Amino acid sequence: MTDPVKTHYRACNLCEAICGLEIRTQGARVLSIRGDKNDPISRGFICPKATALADIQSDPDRVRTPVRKVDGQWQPMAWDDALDLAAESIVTVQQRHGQHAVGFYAGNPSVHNWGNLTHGIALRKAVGSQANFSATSLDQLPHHLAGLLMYGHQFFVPIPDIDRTELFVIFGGNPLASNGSMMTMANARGKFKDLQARGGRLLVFDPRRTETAAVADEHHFIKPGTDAYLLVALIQQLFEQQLLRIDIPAEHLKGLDRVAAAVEPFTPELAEARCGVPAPVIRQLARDLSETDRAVIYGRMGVSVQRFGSLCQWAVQVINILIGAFDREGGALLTTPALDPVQPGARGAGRFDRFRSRVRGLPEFGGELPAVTLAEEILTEGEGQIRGLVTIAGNPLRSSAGSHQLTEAIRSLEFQLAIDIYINETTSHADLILPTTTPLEHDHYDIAFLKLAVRDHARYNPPVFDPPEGVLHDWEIFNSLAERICALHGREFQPLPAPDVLLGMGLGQGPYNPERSPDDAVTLERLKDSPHGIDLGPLKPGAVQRLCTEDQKIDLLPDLYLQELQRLGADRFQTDDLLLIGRRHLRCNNSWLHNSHRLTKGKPRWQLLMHPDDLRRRGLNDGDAVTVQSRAGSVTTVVAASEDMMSGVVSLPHGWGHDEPGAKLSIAGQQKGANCNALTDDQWIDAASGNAALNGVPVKVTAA
Ligand SMILES: Nc1nc2c(c(=O)[nH]1)N[C@H]1C(S)=C(S)[C@@H](COP(=O)(O)OP(=O)(O)OC[C@H]3O[C@@H](n4cnc5c(=O)[nH]c(N)nc54)[C@H](O)[C@@H]3O)O[C@H]1N2
Ligand SMILES: Nc1nc2c(c(=O)[nH]1)N[C@H]1C(S)=C(S)[C@@H](COP(=O)(O)OP(=O)(O)OC[C@H]3O[C@@H](n4cnc5c(=O)[nH]c(N)nc54)[C@H](O)[C@@H]3O)O[C@H]1N2
Ligand code: SF4
Ligand SMILES: [Mo]
Repeated sequence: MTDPVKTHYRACNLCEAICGLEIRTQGARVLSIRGDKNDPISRGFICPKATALADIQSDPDRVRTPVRKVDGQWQPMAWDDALDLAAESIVTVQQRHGQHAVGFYAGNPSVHNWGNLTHGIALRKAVGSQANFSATSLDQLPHHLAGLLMYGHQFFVPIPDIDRTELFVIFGGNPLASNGSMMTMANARGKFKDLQARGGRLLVFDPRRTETAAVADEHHFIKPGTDAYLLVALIQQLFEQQLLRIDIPAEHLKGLDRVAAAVEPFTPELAEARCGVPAPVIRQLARDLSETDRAVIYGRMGVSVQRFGSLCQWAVQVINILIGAFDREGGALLTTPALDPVQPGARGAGRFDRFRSRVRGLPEFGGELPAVTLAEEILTEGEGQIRGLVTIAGNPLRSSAGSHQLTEAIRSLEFQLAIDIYINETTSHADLILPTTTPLEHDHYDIAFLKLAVRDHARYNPPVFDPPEGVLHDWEIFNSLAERICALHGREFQPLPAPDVLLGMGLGQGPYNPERSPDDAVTLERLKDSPHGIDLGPLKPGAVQRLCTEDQKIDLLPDLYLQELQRLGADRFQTDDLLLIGRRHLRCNNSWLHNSHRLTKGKPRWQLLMHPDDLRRRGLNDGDAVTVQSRAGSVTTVVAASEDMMSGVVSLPHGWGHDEPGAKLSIAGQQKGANCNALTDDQWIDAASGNAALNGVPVKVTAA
């Protein structure tokens, strides 16, 4: 008897676009993955990565039972024994070296796998260590910091209203490759076409003429790491040219005069000298932003992970406020998701700088220390030194700054546990790996990205497949480990119920609960009956009423940013080196989809891109093997000439470098790409937040 063909609806959880999928299966096989035309938001759009969900599912390299390293060999273990060993090893390290001697690093998929968000806290609480790290501080930390300091909540992040804007200005984002970030929008290309069809304009500031720049109405090259000069000059111009269009009641705003005074020295001429963007372009942009009724400015990775990332994200907020885009249709609006954390007085607003890292004194955010401090916290002896590490859905040896040093650090640990589905560059160093279910084996609700979506919606999907015999979900592992650790510490433990139970409880307190929306309440039952999801409409104004600051005012210039303006004014960084930036490709997802044949075949795309003039100056040719050297390390790779690069800037994508002997990635292992983060530097940071400055790293390139 053959198995029946079944059709499932499931959100893709690989990237922030969270497209709706229609997945046909037969038995344990995926027959097809298509876009779900009835998904109210993505409307049938998908990208090539969606099919990788099937590849992960059936990947022979995937780890399916707990494995323990004995004399350098992986040995399978029974689940109960493995969980016991994990808990005992963690507690042993704590007993030997203190409570904070066990660190955690949570990677990007933690945010895409909802059980990690609901239950991760249970494990961290059971361990009770301050040594928590995550990919947040390699990424969007400056957005949360601005949300917290200016509006009183880390998730108070206004989202560009892309469906209604008339002028969309992007600094350091490439949605055509990334499918959007900190703005969940499927089909960026379609959205930009619609914008242009209604007479609107797309402007891009980027050191590379990216896929997005190629479809923009204007693209301006900008020298990496210098955007803050330009963004602050825009603020200065809004004052100088009297272009203010503030739409927020005065009683909800403070610090306007302080901003005016603080930005005065940052003229368009200074910006031109530092960024390479002509002063008249900056003056005109200030006018366009103010005079276009529906304009909005947006900054992403290129301006978050650089030396003045915090100041850049602050400036983006201030500009949107000064031009009246804040909380205006076609500007930047707060989402109203069904699980809505952004409520005055609600818990979880976030904290900053309650404690600092032991070695370098960098500030904590939301209970996490900057990832750039992980290596030194492991390597530096003394009380509080990290001697055990748990990585969850993360590959810091390919994702975090300064892989050489971090590799040395991880090798020196007494115990490393990895909760992951692959034996990769990081997990291969572990003593024990606890594998988890894959995306198609667990149910799904996008706690994180529905908060960031350009249109409000809610969608719950049941699992497509049953998990393999015995394999646990991430959240079940957290519960089981927490229970064992608490028992070893002699403490009580209450396991958290399953994520869908917590979702039901959360919805009951959300903005669409039956009391507040009697006619169209969003309940767990209704979600379970709506396989395509529930459309909750376009973004709505009302952010002012949701301010979470104690005085109900937006703080236009918290002290931290005043200090940053002073630091920017005093900065004299200059170099004759090339400046290294990253690059994303539609068929990659950070470091972990390179084991899919479908996604890696074809032309290589990991080369170092360099402008032909820079090649000529070094006597290099397109296709040459080159050595790239930074303060932190060096790699050998192939250089490719590209007119799309700004002169003086080179680009290397991250997430490659799969030739580690210990890793078990048979397809990725054959790829030649070099590890970009061998070049990035744990000392090259956004000093205000401790976020890594992965962009704008000085490097020398020579023939290999
Ligand atoms: N130079 C440079 N470096 C960068 C960036 C850059 O632009 N340039 N970008 C940074 C950014 S934005 C990010 S977010 C980080 C990402 O950094 P990381 O999150 O550290 O790295 P990933 O490559 O996403 O690794 C994901 C890991 O999770 C595992 N995994 C996948 N799904 C699951 C799951 O459901 N459960 C569990 N337990 N494991 C799972 C995979 O096998 C893989 O080991 O990289 C950062 N690093
Ligand atoms: N296909 C694919 N999609 C992804 C990912 C992936 O790895 N692959 N990763 C996901 C993740 S984790 C994230 S965080 C998002 C990121 O989403 P995006 O931020 O949209 O992605 P990036 O391609 O990193 O875009 C950063 C841009 O900044 C430019 N840039 C670099 N330095 C500077 C600078 O100093 N100033 C300016 N103005 N620009 C600069 C780069 O050239 C690049 O075009 O993408 C997500 N989506
Ligand atoms: S853009 Fe691609 S990877 Fe991202 S959610 Fe959609 S289908 Fe998945
Ligand atoms: Mo990210």
